[in-house]
Amino acid sequence: MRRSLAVLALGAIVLVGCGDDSDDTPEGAAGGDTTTTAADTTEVAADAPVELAVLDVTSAEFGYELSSAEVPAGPVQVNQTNAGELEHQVTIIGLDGMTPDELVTTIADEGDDALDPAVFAGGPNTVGPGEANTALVQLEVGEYVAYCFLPDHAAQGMVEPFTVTGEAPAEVVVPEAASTIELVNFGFEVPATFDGQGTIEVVNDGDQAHELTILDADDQTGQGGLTTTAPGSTGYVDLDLTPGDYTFVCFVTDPASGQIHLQLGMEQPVTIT
Ligand SMILES: [Cu+2]
Repeated sequence: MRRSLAVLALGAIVLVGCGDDSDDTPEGAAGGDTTTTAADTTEVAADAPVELAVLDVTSAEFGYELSSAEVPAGPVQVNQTNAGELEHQVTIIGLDGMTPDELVTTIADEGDDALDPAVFAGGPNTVGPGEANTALVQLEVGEYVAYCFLPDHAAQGMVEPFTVTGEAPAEVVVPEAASTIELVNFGFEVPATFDGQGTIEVVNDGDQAHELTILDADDQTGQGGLTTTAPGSTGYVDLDLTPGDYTFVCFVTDPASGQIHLQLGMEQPVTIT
């Protein structure tokens, strides 16, 4: 079910000088213009195949195996293969000066809302044993971990550090999306034409971190989506949802109320016909 984003990028759009839209995240790599917004984005057709950095992640009980301990800054295609017997996911989190152990302890003791929302960089969300899925995310230079938010998985070892090196490119290559899903406080905006197929752009238009977990409505099994991602960020996931009933859910904690976003409205039925 994994489609090649590298091939899709043949018909890609290049966003020139477009950085992360969140204004609290230092860019530093967009030339002299670090205050670009979506409105400044210039789209030009890419006329050559673009090499995307790839990070292959094998998930199992209880740990990750990464294809590399270093990836270059910029768009990174994160491919998860679940080689375990339980569901797993990959959330990429900037360490922001913490050690991986400190990060695990902080989330366990204080909740995911104890972290700066800007540290969340997305990734391929929950899938079952034997499944694979992929997410294209934007990574800046720094120290990161792959982290599993399923209950107790990180404490049991599903946290694996890696380093993003170099300089984020000024030109960000993005695939052509079949549709766009917006994450807002507190809900999902899903276009009427959404058919669960192809490359889906997932945009966090809220002012908190959000995620897109896709659950089968009948048995509650994970069907992928994008893991927790910073306000203002955009990620891409490849979906191949068979016709049926699904639920879109966000499990991020709201710092003001301490409630999970799904309790505040981020739980939405979606039917694929
Ligand atoms: Cu949310």
